[in-house]
Amino acid sequence: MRGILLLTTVFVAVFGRETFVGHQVLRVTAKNDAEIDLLKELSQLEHLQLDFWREPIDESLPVDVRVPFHSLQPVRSFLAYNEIHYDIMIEDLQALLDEEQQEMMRSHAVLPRTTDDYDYTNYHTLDEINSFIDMLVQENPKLISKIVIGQSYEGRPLNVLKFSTGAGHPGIWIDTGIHSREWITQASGTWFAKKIVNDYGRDAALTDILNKYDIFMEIVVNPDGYAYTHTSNRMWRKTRKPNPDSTCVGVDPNRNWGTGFGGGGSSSDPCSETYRGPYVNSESEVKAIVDFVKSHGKLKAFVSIHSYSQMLLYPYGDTSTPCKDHVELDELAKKAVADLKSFYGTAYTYGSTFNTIYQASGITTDWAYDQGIKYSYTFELRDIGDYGFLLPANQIIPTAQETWLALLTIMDHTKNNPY
Ligand code: 0X9
Ligand code: ZN
Repeated sequence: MRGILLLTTVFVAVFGRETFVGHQVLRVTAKNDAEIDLLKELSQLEHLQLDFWREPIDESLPVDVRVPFHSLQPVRSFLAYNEIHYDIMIEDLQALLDEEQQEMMRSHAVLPRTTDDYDYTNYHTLDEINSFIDMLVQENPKLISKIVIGQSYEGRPLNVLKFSTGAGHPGIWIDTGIHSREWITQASGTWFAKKIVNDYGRDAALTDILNKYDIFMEIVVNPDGYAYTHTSNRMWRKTRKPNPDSTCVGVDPNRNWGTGFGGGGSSSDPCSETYRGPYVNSESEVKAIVDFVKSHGKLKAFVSIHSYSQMLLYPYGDTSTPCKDHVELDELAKKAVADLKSFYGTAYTYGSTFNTIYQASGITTDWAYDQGIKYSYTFELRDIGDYGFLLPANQIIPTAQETWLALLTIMDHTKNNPY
């Protein structure tokens, strides 16, 4: 292992891409509050460099944590000493990453010239997704246009696809990839965009929706982060804006919104994965959406897509107080997850963010809801922890297909319940 680690260090130095040789992801199941508190203490030990894929909140949800090789022994000892149960969720993280890379090589070989040739069964780089977007617009100029709603910190365009059949329609917003490492979301977003083109004029439900509503899709909300997951660190979640007075980079773009900003379940530490940023909308990627939503003024549904955990969530995340539409949102969520399940049997839980996943403040859909967009939902796509953020590419199409059913249910309900 030493030799491999040395090689890894050399590799990083030469090629600049972080490797994860010897890293494992552990699934820790705490029995009680005392064990949760111990896990929270563990998460404070910075030298261990733990990456919590699921943070310790309470004993209802397992804690998933990526442990670097050098920390495996101390973490295992800590858990054993305190008699806290854990399983190995991912035995060899780098092996999974290598498989993913090899898979990607497979489709890099062919440059698609139309969106029919695009490989929907594989993950793609930012450039590939951007050229997909341009091809799709070019192929369907009457239905689709591209809007650039702003620029990322590193100066990349923030591209939004607008599907529209007429002027003056109210809108439905769908975003993917706000957390860059959640690759299944950008891949699904690409598939959804193509699905809309294929189904318009053929599928009655989608056609009726598009005849009355515009659909806006931002497939890569965090392009700097996404590019970075390809070039440097597959596990990158946040934006790429440097933080003054800290060596840690980036803000959690799902803690940077104006509702509940700074509350529980967000951090003031720039090194945290849930760092909220110095002020509301400090991230240009977030501010661009805020400005767009406000200037549009007629969005009626807002769906923000993450992974993983198989959940459909509605407001609020910062408080346990139910939002005023919670009865309707709960019923619709129940129906949406039932429809999703009908495809492959994939089981989702649903409820308010606070009650279902954990307290999270300054999140996208809480803000959208408080802007008056009633049908505001967050998806957490597959899986529930076999692969976590490293969902194998052969699950892209099944994931997108089943999720599309739930999206249709939400869009259809939006259309049938104008407000
Ligand atoms: O922590 C988050 O931001 C989300 N989980 S993730 O693993 N994708 O990072 C959950 C928060 C719920 N988000 C919203 N309701 N918007
Ligand atoms: Zn996320």
